[in-house]
Amino acid sequence: MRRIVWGRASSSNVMKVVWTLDELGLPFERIDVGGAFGKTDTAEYRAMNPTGLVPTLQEDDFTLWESNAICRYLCQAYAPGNPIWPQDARARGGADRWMDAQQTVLGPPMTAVFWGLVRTPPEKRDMAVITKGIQDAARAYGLIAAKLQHAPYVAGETFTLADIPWGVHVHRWFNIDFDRPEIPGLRAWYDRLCERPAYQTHVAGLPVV
Ligand SMILES: N[C@@H](CCC(=O)N[C@@H](CS)C(=O)NCC(=O)O)C(=O)O
Repeated sequence: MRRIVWGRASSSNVMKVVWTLDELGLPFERIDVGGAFGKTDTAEYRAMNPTGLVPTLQEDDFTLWESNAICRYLCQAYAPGNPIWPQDARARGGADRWMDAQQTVLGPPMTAVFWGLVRTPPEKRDMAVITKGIQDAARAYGLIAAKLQHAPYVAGETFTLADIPWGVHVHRWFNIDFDRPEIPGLRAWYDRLCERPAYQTHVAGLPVV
């Protein structure tokens, strides 16, 4: 079987998928599309992913889009007993909830911070939007930091899929140049993630661009 991840390495949503694949020890190729690479508006790509976004997972004639759905699929298909996606329904629900909260609660303010400070030249920045993004993102990180006061990982005692979407963004949080509010417990968790080779390869070892 040929497994391909379509999407540029600098995309936070692509990072989630390649980090998960590596945690599970699953081989894959990655093809650069999206952003400056383009090629997401072709009929072939839209047939795989009608949103025209990245990532898309392709396994022979099977395709899947939405990063969190891809991470869950990979665990269910190839690592059913792995604690990275807990089997117990309540534990799984707990981990899933944090994955979704990254998209809904953290995603919008982190997009304002990242796009404003990294992908927009200084003279074109809307500092009011960026400042609000920083405040709202800090509040969102405060949610996981409250959990991290009592356990080493977002969903509890072990590393799970819940750490992956938040972990991708916390690397940006600590490596974009701005006046960061102190969030107790967040840095220690980031340092813990940095000990994972797959995180280094696909997230922490990459420049924030
Ligand atoms: N909810 C989707 C969002 C996908 C998304 O917004 N991807 C961005 C990159 S992080 C994208 O495709 N941007 C346009 C591009 O790179 O061409 C997911 O989680 O996969």
